[in-house]
Amino acid sequence: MARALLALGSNQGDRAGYLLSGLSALSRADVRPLRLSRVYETDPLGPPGQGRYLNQVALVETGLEPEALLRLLLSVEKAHGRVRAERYGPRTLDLDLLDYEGRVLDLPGLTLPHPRMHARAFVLVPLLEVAPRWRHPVLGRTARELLAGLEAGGVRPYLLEDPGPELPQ
Ligand code: A4P
Ligand code: MG
Repeated sequence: MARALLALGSNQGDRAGYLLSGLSALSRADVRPLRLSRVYETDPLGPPGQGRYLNQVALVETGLEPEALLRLLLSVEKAHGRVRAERYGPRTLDLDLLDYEGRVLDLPGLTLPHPRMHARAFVLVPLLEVAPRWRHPVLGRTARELLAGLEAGGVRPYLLEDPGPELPQ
């Protein structure tokens, strides 16, 4: 069994529902979540005019090798209506493989660690909750150290503004 860190993101439609549904599809396919971060609402990075994202990080356990795990992530994205239009553009569900057992890989369709994760507060803030002792396998820095150089203002815990009616006792 191997441990991996996954990033989930959604900025279209039922965002929280897509994150949940993505996690449940993975858990039915030999990718068991061990720890889930809180969900964060984050300012979009990329072309203007797109809505805010919900982002979350999961520490998972899996019997899949990295290539098979990435293929599964892409197929789950696809099953959730993900259409690739523009780079960094809006998406119903984005699943990225951040880290797999600290491996460093540079294959045509798979780079490990994820090549942009170290520069993204919307990844590192939730990652800290599930893997506080993780170190970037190439840069040798912890998530906290990487975050110290980044603007993290646009990353906030996702809370419902209207708590809704009280539940019956
Ligand atoms: N690929 C290679 N290595 C990996 C890896 N470790 N994990 C390849 C995942 N994919 C990997 O990705 C392009 C190709 O990267 C995949 O086919 C896979 O073989 P994609 O998801 O098709 O393309 P994309 O998502 O449009 O581009 P990219 O570069 O992956 O974008 P990112 O980095 O995923 O960023 N703003 C906020 N606030 N929150 C977000 O979550 N996400 C993005 C997308 C932009 N802005 C955002 C957020
Ligand atoms: Mg992606």
